[in-house]
Amino acid sequence: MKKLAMVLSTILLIAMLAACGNSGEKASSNGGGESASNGGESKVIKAGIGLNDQHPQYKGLLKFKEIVEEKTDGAITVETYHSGQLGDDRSMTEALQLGTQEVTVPSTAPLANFVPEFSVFDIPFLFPNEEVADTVLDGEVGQELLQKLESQNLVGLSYWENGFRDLTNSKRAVATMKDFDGLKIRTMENDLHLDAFKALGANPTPMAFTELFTALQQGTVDGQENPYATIYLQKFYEVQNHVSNTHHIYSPFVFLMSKSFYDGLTEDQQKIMKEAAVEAGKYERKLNREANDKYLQSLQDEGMEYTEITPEAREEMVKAVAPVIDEYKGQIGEETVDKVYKAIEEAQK
Ligand code: TK8
Repeated sequence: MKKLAMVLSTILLIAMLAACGNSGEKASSNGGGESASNGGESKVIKAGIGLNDQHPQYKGLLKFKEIVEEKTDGAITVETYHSGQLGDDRSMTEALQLGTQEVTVPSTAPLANFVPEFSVFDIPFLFPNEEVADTVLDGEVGQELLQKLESQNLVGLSYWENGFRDLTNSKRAVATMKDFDGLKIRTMENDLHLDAFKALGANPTPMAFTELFTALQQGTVDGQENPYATIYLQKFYEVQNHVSNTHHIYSPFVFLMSKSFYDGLTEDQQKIMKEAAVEAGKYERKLNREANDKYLQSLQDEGMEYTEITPEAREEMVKAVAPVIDEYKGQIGEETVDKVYKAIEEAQK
């Protein structure tokens, strides 16, 4: 009798263990069956940017944090860093490739060092306004370019807005092309920017954003170019006397995630990342536009002299950079450039 009882309890134990094993498989067979909040161990996202905590870009990062932590019931938490605390655009992008950081939001210009096609968005005078930029970036060609990041162990989840770039300097008022002559202008680390400013007659120097304020303060460079919101919120008015409405490039940001981190998430969690990056991006674009509209006046209130670029001068600038654009079409890829120009045309119909 004792032996029979032993055998029966062993069979019962094996049956119970098998039943537990099956329910695990069932969970994994229907897409993990794990909700975002029970995707296994809790995870931490380190998210860093170069601009300071007053900038709409940081407000956008806080919105991303809020959405992710709410939708995953805290299973994923987001640590936010600003002002280059984790490095500059290029070094933070490299950190994502290495898996030592999970999120950063660089401008497309430095990102072109990882995927050259992104230089298409740094073609001078490409986008006529923000609305067309949104349509093109959020549309087919913009999304196709994000896909190319995967080969660099990066996931591009959405576009945010840096904005139309305007020139500041400490030497002189810039109203026409000849006013550019010899100005030592800091550019982002992107050869197209460098060659475009050479074509305008300036003497450009590529430099990480984290070094820019000191370089302006010490006179290493005479000027720089960024949207009004960045010029004001980074207090460039303390080290620059002149601002001109060159509006020479519309600069997008790309919300990047480390692919090795992203691939380790459940399907539900990946969906939440995408939704949060898109929703936070729309929020950031709105804040950024409001900021750029009001901060030109604030720069003048802080003592900067504002100079309008004459229509003739703008035409001269467009003509001067045309050969640079032709030269870079080959490097960026004729197909990509043509697709973007076609999408811009479509967006204005
Ligand atoms: C901030 C940069 C900045 C960009 C630049 O990390 O480098 O001038 O416009 O916004 O991405």
